[in-house]
Amino acid sequence: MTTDQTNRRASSAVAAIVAIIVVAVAALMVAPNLAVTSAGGAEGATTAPPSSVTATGEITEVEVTVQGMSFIPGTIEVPVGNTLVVTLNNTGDQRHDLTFANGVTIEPVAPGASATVEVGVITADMEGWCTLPGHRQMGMTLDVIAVGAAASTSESADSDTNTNTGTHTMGHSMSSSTAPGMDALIAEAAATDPYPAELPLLSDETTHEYTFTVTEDEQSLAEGVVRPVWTYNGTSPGPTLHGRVGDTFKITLVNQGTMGHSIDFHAGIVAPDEPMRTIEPGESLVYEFVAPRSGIWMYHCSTMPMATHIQAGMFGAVVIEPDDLEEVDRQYVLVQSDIYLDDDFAAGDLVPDLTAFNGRPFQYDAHPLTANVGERVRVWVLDVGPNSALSFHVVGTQFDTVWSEGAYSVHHSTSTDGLTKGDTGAQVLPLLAAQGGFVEFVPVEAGTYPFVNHIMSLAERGAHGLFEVGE
Ligand SMILES: [Cu+2]
Repeated sequence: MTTDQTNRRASSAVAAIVAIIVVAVAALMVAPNLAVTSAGGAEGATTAPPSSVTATGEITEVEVTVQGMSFIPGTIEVPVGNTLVVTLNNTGDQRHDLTFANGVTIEPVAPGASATVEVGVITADMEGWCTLPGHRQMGMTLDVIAVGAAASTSESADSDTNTNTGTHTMGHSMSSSTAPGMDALIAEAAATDPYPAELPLLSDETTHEYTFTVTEDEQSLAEGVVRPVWTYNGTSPGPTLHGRVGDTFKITLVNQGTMGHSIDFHAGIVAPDEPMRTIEPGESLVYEFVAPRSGIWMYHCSTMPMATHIQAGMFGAVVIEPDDLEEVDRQYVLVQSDIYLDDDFAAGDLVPDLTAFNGRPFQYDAHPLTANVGERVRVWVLDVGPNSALSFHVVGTQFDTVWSEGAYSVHHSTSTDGLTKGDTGAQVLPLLAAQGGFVEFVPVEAGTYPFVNHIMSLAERGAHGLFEVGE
C-alpha cells in the first residue's frame, strides 16, 4: 500500500466518523422525524409518517456495500415505523453516492471509504439509487421494503416521480431530450471555433510523451441547450496523436474531474489491469505502449458505464501510419460520435439525439474543410459510437482508395488523377463503433461537396459537413 492510499483511507475514515457525528447531532436537534438532506437540496426531504403509521422509536441499521455496478443488498427490509440508518461502505472501484426517494442523500464516497446517513422513519416502500451519471441505469438501485405497511401507503414514495437525469453531480437540469434543430446547431457552431480536422504533422520522434488532463465542463450545442462534457485536455475529441509503427507512446493521465475516469488506447496491446484502471479525482497514472500495427485507433475512457463516459466526450484518435503510405496533398481526421441529451442510452437506447464529426454537430457546415481541384485528399475516419454506425460518404466523389481496419479494399492505380479508365472505386467507408480507416478522392471540379453519414437520419442529426473545393 502506498502512502497515498494510506492517507486516503485515513481521511476517509475521518470523513465517515464526521458523517456519523453530523447525523447524531442532527438527530438531537430535530428528533424524532428528521431527515438529513443533501447539499443538493432535494425536495420533499422529510418523511413525516402518515397518521396511520406510528414511529416505533426503533432503529434499523443496515450496511450497504458495492459489487460492480450493484448495491449489496439490493433489498432492505425495515419494520414499518422504524428509523432506517444506512452505512454505505464503498467496496467498488469508483465513487458512488446513494440517494433515497425521500431526498436523503449520502454524498459521493470514494472507493474504500464509507459514510452513514439517517434515512428517516420508514412508512412505505421506497427506492434508493446512485445519482452518478449512468449508474442508476446500470442497476445501482436498492429497494427499501416497509414490512407491515398498509398497501395503500406504499405509493407515497413512488420512485417514478423522482426521475434521474444522470446529471446530478454536474448541477444540470436538462430533462428534455428534444434536440435542437439543424439551423440552431449550425448557428452555434458558427459562433464557435471548430475542432481542427487537419491531421497533425508527423514528427521525427519515435517516443511521444503527453499529459492528458481530464476535466469536466459544459458544451453549448445551441441557444439554451447546454450539456455536460468530460474531456482529455479540454477538447472532445481529445488530442489526435500521430506516429509510426514501432513508436512508443507514454501518456500521463491526470484526473482533475469530480468522479473516477480512465483511458484505454486501442493503438497498444497491454494487460488492461493497471494502465486502464479507474483513477480517483486528484490521482494520476502513466500508460505506456508501443504501437505494433498501423491504423486509426480509438482511445476512450473505460470507466463504467462506458456509454456514459464516451458520449460525454472522452474519446480520441491515434493515427499510426502504414510504412508505405503514399504522400497526399491534404489529410483530415473525422471522428464521429453520438450525443444523447438524456440518459436513455444507458438503458439501451441505441438512437442518439444528435451526432457529430469531431465533437460538435454540423461544425464543418459552419466552417467547411478546404481542398483544390486535382488535389489528392485523404480523410482518416473513426467511429467512436458509443453506439451508432457510420457509412462515410462524400457527395459528388468516388473513393479510389479505401483502407479499413488494416487492409485496402480499393487502391488507386499509379495514375493519381483519379480518372484512370478501369479503376475500381467505392462510395462509402462503412464503420461500426470503434472501427476506423481512411479514404482518398481527387475532386475534379470546384464546388461544395457535403460529407455525410449515409445512414441519413444520423446525418440529419449532425454527422454532416462540407468540403469547399477551389480551382
Ligand atoms: Cu471517464
